[in-house]
This record gives sequence, C-alpha cells and structure tokens, in this order.
Amino acid sequence: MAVEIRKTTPYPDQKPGTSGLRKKVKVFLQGNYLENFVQSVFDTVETADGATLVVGGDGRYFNRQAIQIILRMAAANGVGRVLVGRGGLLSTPAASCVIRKHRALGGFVLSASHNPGGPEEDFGIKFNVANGGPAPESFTDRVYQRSRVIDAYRIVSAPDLDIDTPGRSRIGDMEIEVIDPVADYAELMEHLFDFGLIRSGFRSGALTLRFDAMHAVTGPYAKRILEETLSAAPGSVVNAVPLEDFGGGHPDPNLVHARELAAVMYSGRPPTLGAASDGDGDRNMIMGANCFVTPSDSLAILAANAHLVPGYKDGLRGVARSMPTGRAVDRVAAAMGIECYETPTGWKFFGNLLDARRITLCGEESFGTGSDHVREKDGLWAVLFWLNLIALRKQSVAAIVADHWRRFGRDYYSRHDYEGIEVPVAEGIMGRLQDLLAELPGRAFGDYRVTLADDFRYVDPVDGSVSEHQGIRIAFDNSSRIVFRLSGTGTEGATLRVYMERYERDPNLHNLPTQEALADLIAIAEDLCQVKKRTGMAQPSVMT
Ligand code: VG1
Ligand code: CO
Repeated sequence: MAVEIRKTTPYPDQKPGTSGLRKKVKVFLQGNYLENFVQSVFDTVETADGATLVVGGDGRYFNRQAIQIILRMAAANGVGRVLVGRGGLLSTPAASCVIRKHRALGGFVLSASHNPGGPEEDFGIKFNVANGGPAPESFTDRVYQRSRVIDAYRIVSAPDLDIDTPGRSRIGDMEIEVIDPVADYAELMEHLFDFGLIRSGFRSGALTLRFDAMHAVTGPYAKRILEETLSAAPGSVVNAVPLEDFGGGHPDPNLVHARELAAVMYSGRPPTLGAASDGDGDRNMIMGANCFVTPSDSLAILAANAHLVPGYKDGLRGVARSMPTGRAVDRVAAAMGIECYETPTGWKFFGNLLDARRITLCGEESFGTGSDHVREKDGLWAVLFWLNLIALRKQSVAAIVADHWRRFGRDYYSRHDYEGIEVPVAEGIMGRLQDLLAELPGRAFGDYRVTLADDFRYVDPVDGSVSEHQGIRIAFDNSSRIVFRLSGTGTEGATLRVYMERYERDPNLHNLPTQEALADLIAIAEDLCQVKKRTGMAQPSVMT
C-alpha cells in the first residue's frame, strides 16, 4: 500500500495541557489539525515499526472520524498492529490497562473528559506511553516543539474500516483488531476486589447501588461489571448508553453536574452507594445515603482501609496526591509510617512514582483516584473499592466517613472555580498573587497567620525533572491552606481554581456545612486574589 507524504503547515497552538490537547471540535476540524498532532507524536516516539498501538476514546462527537484518520496514519508510520475498542470506545483507565497488558508502544486516547461533547463543544487527544500512563512532560514538550515546525504527515488511502465488529482486518501490512473494550479491564478488576463478597451483598439486598454513567463511556463497563457480573439489580446503572453529546450535559461527576444522582441520594429511600463517572471514565463521585464524600477524603479512606481489600492486602508502599488535593491522606500516611508525595496537578506526575514502586495509591481533589493497577485514574475502580469496603465493614458510607474523621480528624475542603475569565484578567490575578508572595509569611488575617507562601515547584524524586509554576500555595499556622491555580484543561477563556481546606480535630465540630466551616478562608482568599472584584462575578461558577 502506497504511503502518501502530504504537505502541511504548522499550527501554533498544539501545546498539550494538564491532560493532552483539548480544543473545540471546530478547531480539530480545520485543515490538518488532527493529522499534524498525530504525526508530531509519531515523529517523537523512537520508532513505531512493527509495534502495537492502542486507540479508543470516550465516544464523543468526532471520535469515530478521528479513529479512521489515526488508523490510516498508523499504517503509514509503520505500526504493526492496532487494538481498537469496539465502536471506537475505550475508557481512559481501560486504555491504560490494554496498553500494559498487550505490551503496546502506547496509545491514543480520544477524550475531552468531563467537557461537553458535540459539534459546538470539545474534543481532545492525548498520547499514553508504554507504561499505560499519559506521556510525561519531557515527551509532550517534544511533541509540541515538533508540531511547531511540522511540514508533512504520512497517511495511506484506504476505505473506512468497520470498527463495530470484533475481529481482525488489515490496512496494508498493519493488522487491526477490534477488541471488546470491557474484557481486559473487567478481568483486572476481578483480581483486585472480592467479587464474591460484593455479589452476595447485592443478592441479599444488603447492598444497593445507583451508578450514573452520565451518557458517557463507563455505561458499558458498569453494566457488564456491576449488573451482569456482580448482580446489582437491573437498572442500578443509569444513563448507560454512551452518546456523542452526552445527552447535552456536562459528564462531570460532582454535585452540580450529577444533580439527578444527588437528588436520589438525598431522597427518602436512597441506595447504599451512589456513584457517577465522567466522560472518559477516569473520575468518580462517591455518595452514601444523605452523604457526599469529598474526593480528598475518599483517597484517605481508601488508603486507611486498603489492606482489607484483596488487591492491596500486603499494605501500601506509599501514597501521593496532587498539590491542591486535601491533606487527609497525609494523616493516614503518617499514621502508617509510609511516604506521602505531593505532585503537580495531572495524572502524568504519578507515573514515575508508580513505576518506581514508591507508591501504591494516589489521587486528586478533582474526583480522581487510582492505584498501581494501571497508570490512569480510574472511576469504576474507586466504586468497586467502596463497594468492597461497605460489604466487608457492613457499615454505611456515612458511618465509614464518620469513623475516619474520629480517628484522623476532618479536613474541611472545597474548591471554587471561576470560569470564563478573560485571559488578561486571570493573568493579572495570578501576577498579583506572585507579587504578594514575598510579603505574606508572618502576616495575619484575623486568627490566621501565614506560615508559607510559595509558587509550587516540583522536583520529580525519580528522574529529577523540574516543573515550575504549579500553583500558589498559602498555608496558615492553624493547619489551613489556600491554593490558587489556573486550569490547564479548558478550551475557552481562563478558569481560576481556588482550593481551601481547614483541619478540625474536635469530633463535635465534624458536621458543619462545608462552606460555613470554610467561611473565614473564603474571605481571605478573596482578599488575596480579588477575583470577585476584578471579574464582577458574585459567586464561583462551580463549587465542589
Ligand atoms: C483538571 C483537574 C486535574 C485533572 C485534569 C484532568 O485539570 O484539576 O486534577 O488531572 O483536569 O482530568 P485543570 O488543569 O483543569 O485543573 V480529566 O478527567 O479531565 O482527564
Ligand atoms: Co476524565
């Protein structure tokens, strides 16, 4: 089959953000936008000759077309075999699992995660490397540099391939195998958790569940694993058919966007566990009857209980959290005598720690939790972990959380997002914070005295690589903290994220409404960053 070398001109804006390249679909539809990025990746990997490549996505608008282009380009770049999820689907954690299991060179994961989908909305692409994880910054920087000078891409002409029927076909010398997107992943989950115990919980009625797949990719995974394998009542998984526009919603598992689920969990007869996942299946939200578990608490609780679950029975080597994530897990690590690492935002920073076997569990405040079983965060994994814990501890979610707080204290935690800020205004806010850093230490805001103020700089303990400007941290002497950073996943304007937390040891004070418990910090944060004043926004766009 003849390889065509087609001329192209570079785009200036193909710099991957926190998690790959995310843009409006319209941007991807311009000229050779997708082709340029894909070729830049092929030009950056050492060689694709004869290698196995994994391709799949969250099923959003443009997923199928993008896959056809990638297949033709893979054939032209010497790839030996491509594994594609049936229907073009692979959740992000499943893609990671498939890459590892089949010893692939890497994979293209097509997703803009929790961002809305459709012709007017968002698309995204990222490359995961051989360990199954998002490419590290050293790699994505090289892809970006390449994308700025690229002048040609390689492709073969071939008719569209059938990606809906399992089985093998070819483009020239390259074999394409359409795989069941769920099988490898489901098998891995069975090794980590006590499926027998969870199944008897569902069968006896002791366990009940509502899992909201939000019309996104986890639907088929949750149906197969939770309903078919584990015997959760039919209908426990809702919104289970992936749609190109996610039914018009934001497939973002939080109390704002998973409103329907929250309503059920705060209703008269809620199930034992309520959970939701995002567009590409790497995020999770955990709720119990009349109870919401913050992701930072969830990470701490999973860490404290991990030894009870088959996959982690030998205990944890260490844990890690992204810098803005609440420090509840630090307390667990200290009690266990294991290391707790603080990394920049984004899963790619956990890869080295996992590969070097320094950590077993890790997580982010943005509804992401995971472990060394793959190299991505994993929504359904977290749900299975909680189901396993509930089944064996025979306690409600609320009771497990309350026990945890009694033992370790509670870290009240909230993130306030201000979306759609004009870029110069957002830069002004961050610039002002930078300027304040030097004078903040020692300054008092009422009862809160600043003990540390810096711009987070990460030195990877495994390879020594350095990542600068990862967010402004301001810590106070009463174990409170405020973090400010700009989002790296948005596609329009800028989003300021303000993260606040306050530690409370006294069990009598563990049941305050979160926003009330954090009221002082919320006021101090505004005093520092002036986002309301500078944007005229009266309230954050989203509070989690
Ligand atoms: C956000 C979250 C971050 C997460 C990233 C990708 O990034 O804050 O914790 O890793 O999304 O998650 P940012 O730069 O917008 O704050 V996903 O589920 O969108 O791949
Ligand atoms: Co996601």
